[in-house]
Amino acid sequence: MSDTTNDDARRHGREDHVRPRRPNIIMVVLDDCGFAQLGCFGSEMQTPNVDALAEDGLRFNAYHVTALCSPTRACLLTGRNHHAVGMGLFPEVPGASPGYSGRLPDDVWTLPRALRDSGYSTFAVGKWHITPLGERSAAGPFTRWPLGLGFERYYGFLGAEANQWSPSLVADNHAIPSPANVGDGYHLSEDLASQAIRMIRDQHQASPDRPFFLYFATAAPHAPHHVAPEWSDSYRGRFDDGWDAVRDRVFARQTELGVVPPGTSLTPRPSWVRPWDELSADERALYARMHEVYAGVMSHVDAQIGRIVQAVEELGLGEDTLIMVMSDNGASAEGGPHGTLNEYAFTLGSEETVSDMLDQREQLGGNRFYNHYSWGWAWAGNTPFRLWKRYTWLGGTRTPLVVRWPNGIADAGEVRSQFSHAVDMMPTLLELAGVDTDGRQLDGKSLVPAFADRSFDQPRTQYFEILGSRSAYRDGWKVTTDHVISGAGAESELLEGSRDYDANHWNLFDLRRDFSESTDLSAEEPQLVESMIATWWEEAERNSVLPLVEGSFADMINASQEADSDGEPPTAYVYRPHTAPVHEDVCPNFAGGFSLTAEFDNGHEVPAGVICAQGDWNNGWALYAKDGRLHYALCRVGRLHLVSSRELDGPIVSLGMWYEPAPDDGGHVVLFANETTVAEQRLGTRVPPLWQYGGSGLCIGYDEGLPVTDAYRPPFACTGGLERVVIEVQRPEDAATRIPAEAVLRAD
Ligand SMILES: [Ca+2]
Repeated sequence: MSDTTNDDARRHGREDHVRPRRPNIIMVVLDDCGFAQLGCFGSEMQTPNVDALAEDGLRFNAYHVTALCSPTRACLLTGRNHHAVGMGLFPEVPGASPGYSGRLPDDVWTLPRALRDSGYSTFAVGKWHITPLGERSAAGPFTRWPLGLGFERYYGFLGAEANQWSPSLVADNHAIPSPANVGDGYHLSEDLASQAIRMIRDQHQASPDRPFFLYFATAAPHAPHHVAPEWSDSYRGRFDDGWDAVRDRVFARQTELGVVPPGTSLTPRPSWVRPWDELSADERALYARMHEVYAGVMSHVDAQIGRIVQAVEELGLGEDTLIMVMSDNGASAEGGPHGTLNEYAFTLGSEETVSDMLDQREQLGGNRFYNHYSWGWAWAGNTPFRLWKRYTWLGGTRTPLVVRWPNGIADAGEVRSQFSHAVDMMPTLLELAGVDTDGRQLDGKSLVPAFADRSFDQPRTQYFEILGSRSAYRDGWKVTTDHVISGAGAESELLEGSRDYDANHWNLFDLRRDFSESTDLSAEEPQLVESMIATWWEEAERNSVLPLVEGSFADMINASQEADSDGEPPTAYVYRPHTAPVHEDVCPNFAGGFSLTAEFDNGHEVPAGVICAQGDWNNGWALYAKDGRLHYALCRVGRLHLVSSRELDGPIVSLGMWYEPAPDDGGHVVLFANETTVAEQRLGTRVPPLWQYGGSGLCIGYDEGLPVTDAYRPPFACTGGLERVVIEVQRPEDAATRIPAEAVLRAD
């Protein structure tokens, strides 16, 4: 125990004789950060704070995850394989078989629960993404929210991603009003760090002897790549020579740093990721700017991690605190070949051209966009590996891990090469916390011996499966299928490989000699391949991986939209004003047609303000009264469609609208006041079946965060005595009323 800590304890009037030597634990989980996207792993992006942790601690260069968000998080928090706890896929897509239920088992033992019960304070801040579909609303149930699974405090977002400028947030077990206002400079990464720091300080000053566990899961650097220009502008021109050159330079740096062993082959660029020198000048200018913005996001989130480390040091806890920094999967190619200004363009069928995007590139990162970089950068971000997120190739499954603990790790700055996996984190931390498993099953193994012993090794088997991409690791060998996942846009069309499980080729790699999984030895070692495949099937059987579901992924999504456990979703909804935003999980699906009636106290003049609003100017809708008129604004993929009424006569007792979809012109909107038609217009587009990948609440009587249109500024609370809003929807009937499979894939 450090002197500083003892001084602290004395200051608080408590002699520190009994405090066990158990470290505080901070687990930082970055989202979609590739193996080569931290400075200490060879990146040219500046991450000085994480690099300093690495310099003081260890880097693990053979740390593995599942290749997808929710499955990895389930592994981290339960110490079990993802299918074994129902998280073979996403919580948004409940499958029929146990491995894909999207629901952690009722009796699951979790890391926060184990630590809490052993005397730790437990805090979760940031991304959650393991609460099942239909359980994220104000009605709960809350058993699979952070507090239900053993955290004592929570501040963050329950879904897959968040608008950094205007997130929908939850504290403990309830949604909170948006902390952001247009133009106020709010940024989620900063808020999350501030909240984490406050939780640590609050706990420490009340009970300085008690260790804490902070699970800090950022939204960054997952898309949307939102950051203020001062962070991205320092990278101007730095990536102008493109992803091929960056990958070469990063590889050289990785070798120099020792995170990639000598003799490693740099895997080649896939033929369908275009070489930089064949791109047009416009394409290069656009894609380079996209990566400058991404680099800004990385440096910005690194600075927030630095603030937390600083706060811990200021409390005198630095020596006694184990800090781990990791990612949940490899870099993301969800931006496709060109990247995007607005991710909703992919799933809502909107075309973006390179020249249109180029014209607006200076605003990238700002709140008018929901942007993602081109997939060439994901490929470079996973140097020296193949592919990316969603695949069980190392580009998807091998990510950085930094561990710093001054009181427990002596070999500062070293690299550790033991095979490790997300399921190992819980056994590792329980060992440090002195928690006995009492015979409960955990699937990983403790890494604690590797902290002190660089040559420590242990027999190890680990299977991988995500969306049908399969792999198995056993004592240095790895088999990996060439399976191409379906429903992922251009990637599913262009990738070389097999789309049929029965025809999948299993490649064989000797990772002890071939760090980057570059050379297929399956022809030389057919018996070993057979034995490794058999291992995969055994593990698959044991962990509820079977039956594989990827082929029916779209069907699963459709099924999840058609019915919940009680049968069909309701068609009529009644809402009261100034309540919490109604979570998108339980909102009406407006895409099949709807009517909406807002009822007002009799006797008032014409109301003003927002009656209903959902989403924002990237993708959203609002019905509002302003300047004596009623307006329906639909912003689809950033493009505004507006229907406005004639001037209204008071007093008003009801305002409303109906929408009828039509395949040719998109649909028809009628606005009415006191049951009289006051506007009638073709909409020119269809009302989409989803609003925000990160989930977006339906606000009644106000808006919050970013508005749907520049015509008002939130909250723009409704006057005129709004009493209630009644919405009736028609059942979705055609494909345009369903959330496409690709949308769910992209929102992971
Ligand atoms: Ca992720």
